[in-house]
Amino acid sequence: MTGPVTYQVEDGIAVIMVENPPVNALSAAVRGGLKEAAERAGADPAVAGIVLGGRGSTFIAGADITEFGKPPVPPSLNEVIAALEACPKPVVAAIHGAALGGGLEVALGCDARIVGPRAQLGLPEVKLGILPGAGGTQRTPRLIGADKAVALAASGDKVSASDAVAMGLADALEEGDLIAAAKAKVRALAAAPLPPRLNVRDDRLTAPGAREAFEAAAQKLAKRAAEEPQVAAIVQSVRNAFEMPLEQGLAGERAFFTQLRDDPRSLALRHVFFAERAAAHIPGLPRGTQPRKVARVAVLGAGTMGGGISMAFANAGIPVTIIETETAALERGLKRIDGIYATSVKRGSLSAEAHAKRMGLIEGKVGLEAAAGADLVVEAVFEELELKKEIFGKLDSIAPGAILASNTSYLDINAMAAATSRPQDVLGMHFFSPANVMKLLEVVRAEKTSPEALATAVEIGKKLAKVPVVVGVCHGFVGNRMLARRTQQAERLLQEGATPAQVDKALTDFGFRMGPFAMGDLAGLDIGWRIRKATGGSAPVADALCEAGRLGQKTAKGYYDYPEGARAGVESAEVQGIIEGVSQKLGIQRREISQQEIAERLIYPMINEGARILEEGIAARPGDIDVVWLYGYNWPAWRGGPMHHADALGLAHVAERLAAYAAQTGDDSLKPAPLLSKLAAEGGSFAGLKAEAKAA
Ligand code: TC6
Repeated sequence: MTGPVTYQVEDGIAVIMVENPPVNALSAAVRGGLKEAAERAGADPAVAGIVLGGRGSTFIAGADITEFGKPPVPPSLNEVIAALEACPKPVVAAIHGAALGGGLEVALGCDARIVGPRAQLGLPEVKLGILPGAGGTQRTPRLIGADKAVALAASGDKVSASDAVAMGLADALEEGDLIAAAKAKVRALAAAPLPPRLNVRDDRLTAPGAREAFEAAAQKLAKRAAEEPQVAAIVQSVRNAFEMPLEQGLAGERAFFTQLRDDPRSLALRHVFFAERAAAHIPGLPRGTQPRKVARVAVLGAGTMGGGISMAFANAGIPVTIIETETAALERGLKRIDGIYATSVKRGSLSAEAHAKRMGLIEGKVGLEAAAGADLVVEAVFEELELKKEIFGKLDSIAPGAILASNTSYLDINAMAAATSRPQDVLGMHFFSPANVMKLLEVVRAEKTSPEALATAVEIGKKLAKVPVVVGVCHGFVGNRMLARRTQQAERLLQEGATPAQVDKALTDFGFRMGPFAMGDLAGLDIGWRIRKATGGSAPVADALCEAGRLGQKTAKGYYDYPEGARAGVESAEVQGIIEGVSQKLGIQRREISQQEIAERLIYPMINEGARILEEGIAARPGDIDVVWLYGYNWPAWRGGPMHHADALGLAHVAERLAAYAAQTGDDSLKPAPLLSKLAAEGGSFAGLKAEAKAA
């Protein structure tokens, strides 16, 4: 056989291997090859049974997601699995790597599953807005029980080899030669009548208490099921396993699958999957660029950011020296870190040993000289350019050979680089607060940053389990630059007639966990106040609140009041008075503003700024901007990110609304950006732009 599935008879056993790099996805050719191989082995009298495996690092990572939305090519995956189940001889899956989604479903069509130590099993479809569509919701309950099956499919989490064996998803863990072990299993099975396969077994479903255990598991998912249609479908489809024969259950599952696959939410989640992976490819990096080795890191500043960044390194097992200018600040910082770990231990999410180990990787030192010997220095001191330039100048000689990174959220990295004799080693590593939790890392490529330094920062970001996105230098980079547009409109909406609660509601209705004002209260309003004073920025409502001592939750009052014991902010008459006073002072006639206008005026200006960012080359791809918003600002994943959302709305609509709001308010910042206008006029999309750039 040629193609991505190989067939070889060894010792009277057909060894069928999938070889479809990079992840052995179940493309049409793989499905065809598997079906043909199963039928051939079944018909060959010289073959006692089948071992099914995968080459490369994965067993089978699932359906080929790029085929979704294209006309289906037979055979379907259900037909492939049916062919395996129709084989009169034993079939054993040898799973050495990832068996995910359709990959696990193929393995469920086998008589047994032998796993290697690096195997990972799971049904991650839920993360793509769909449900397992090739029997996962029907065969998994028959193998491990419906309660465990529904939890597995609804979480989408991967299960390790040993856990898979413990829960009955796999039969045995083989540390040595996996194919040999699978062959031995085939021989053992061939020596006796074959036990019933999952297409005819229902003992786990009819066992006493099985239904009750399932309903209890389903109950735990009720809240998610109300919000995520794919979770509701998973629960119902698994329930079907109790209520109908397999064939009917499979048909029901298939109907759910098709409906969900064609829903814009799934399209958005699939876009996220590929955008995240595309972001990992650094544009314009010369072939063969190797990242440098980073064995030791120094972090300057033991404040909230410096502390969180140090924790991110320690969590990844990388030793880090945290440096302060004075002992008291250093001790405060170390104590805060220790406290955060202690809380995790108390909550049960971290072991006491891991706590001790991580603290052991963090060393505190006073004085910049302690950065000597570091391979990477991350500066997280006050946001003052002159101070940063001075520090970079000193680091140049204190830490020769080190990559020098700034965690600034908006300052000019080129200016910091110019303060050193080796600007090629300087870049930005912009973490998001809390830095030990948030997954986004903006890697800021300055004018002279070397490819090697850039590759090192991206590589380190991945080691920290972050999602690194390479961006260019500008005020606020990608994320904060777009956020500033939203913040500006939020303030203006208050001046024009909206209340903080109406503005926040527009965003929580959209899918954000918090609106801008509740978020501002949480972070503290004085941060922005200080920046505005330093930079001459203007936000009359925000300034007036700060002047009245309303600095957010820390003063128990900000945009909202926070009475003792209240779980969330409550609307405040004082704030309303302050806002109305500002409107009056500015000569603005207040009006009723619809929720639709509020939502559009918060979201569309961000899209507009995204278009400018693309035009200037600050972000290489629209998907990069989406990834920034998903992982740095909790943009609802099912809306795919701001640029994908714009494409889904239609760029002509977005441009038309922006132009209308610009005319209505006289706010020129709302005028559609040239790139947006151009694409809107051409009937184009941001995603199309990506394809054009690739082709160029
Ligand atoms: C399903 O199975 C439904 C079945 C029902 C049918 C009726 N398809 O992640 P990496 C590409 S739904 C196409 O960087 P890793 C990926 O884009 C599916 N392409 O590698 C990247 O391409 P690039 C359920 C795929 O080693 C390259 O492979 N399965 C697919 O860090 C390498 O990927 C899943 O959701 C795919 N299914 O992690 C599993 N998967 O190099 C999805 C990957 O051009 N996959 N690619 O950028 C994964 O979770 C991970 O890829 C991994 C490997 C754990 C398998």
